[in-house]
Amino acid sequence: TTLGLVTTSLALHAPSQVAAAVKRYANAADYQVLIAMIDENVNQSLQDCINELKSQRVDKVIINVPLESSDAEHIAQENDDILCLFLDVDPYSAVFNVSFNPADGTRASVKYLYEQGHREFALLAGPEQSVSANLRLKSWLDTLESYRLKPVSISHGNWDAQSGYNGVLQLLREAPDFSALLVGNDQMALGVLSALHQRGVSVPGQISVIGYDDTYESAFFHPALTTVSLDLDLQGKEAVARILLASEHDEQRSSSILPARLVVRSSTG
Ligand code: NPF
Repeated sequence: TTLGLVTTSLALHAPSQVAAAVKRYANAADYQVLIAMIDENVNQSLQDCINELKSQRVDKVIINVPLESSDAEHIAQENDDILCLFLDVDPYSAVFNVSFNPADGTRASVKYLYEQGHREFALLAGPEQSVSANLRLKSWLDTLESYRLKPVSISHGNWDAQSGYNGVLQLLREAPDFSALLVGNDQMALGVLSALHQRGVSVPGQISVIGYDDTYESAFFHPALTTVSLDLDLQGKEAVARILLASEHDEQRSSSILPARLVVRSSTG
């Protein structure tokens, strides 16, 4: 009757929306949720968090921490006394997971901007250690290449708004001639909009901006953000449903890949 959730920082909007959904759907199924938040600053390991949950008699755990496929497989094997379901891994990895299609929304964003006439793209990706940030970046690059384009510049942020603010200023210093900017998540896009506004750069007049996640606030940014919508509530719901259905040595624990789709608002043109 108790479900574990190990998550990255809940100060970030995407993981906190997923955590809220996990709690809500688990409670509706009469499960309690114990949350262990990994604090990267104290270098707390994922295994410590799992052990902490095991000591509280949790036997199913949802893990929303970026993991390379081999690391996730290792964690699952080392913890065969607890059922692990992963939310931030490559969807095609062998572990039990509920993830988003990493290519459909990114492809749609590049295609949309291309069809609007954009040819000069800059990329502001999430952190280099993040699996989902790298999958999004790879898909932007692959799609640009299919149009025989290369980005004019690439930078990385750490998911928060400050890093988006700093990141776009760096991109403008390196190569100011871009008309389209793809951003790894909405919080960084918020910082981007703020920096561009301060510099007197009009969005979308001079630069079109597309975010990623479609967290609750992005429709209220100024201008309202065009973004790739991930149904984070659905990810939490699916994760709870699948982990509660699967029993420990179930052959048929089935992973699922959820769609991501472009939502066009006012930050692109
Ligand atoms: C993350 C992960 C950490 C911080 C920010 C974001 N983000 O803004 O997108 O994205 C991850 C989610 O945490 C994970 O649950 C999953 O939805 C994945 C596709 O993206």
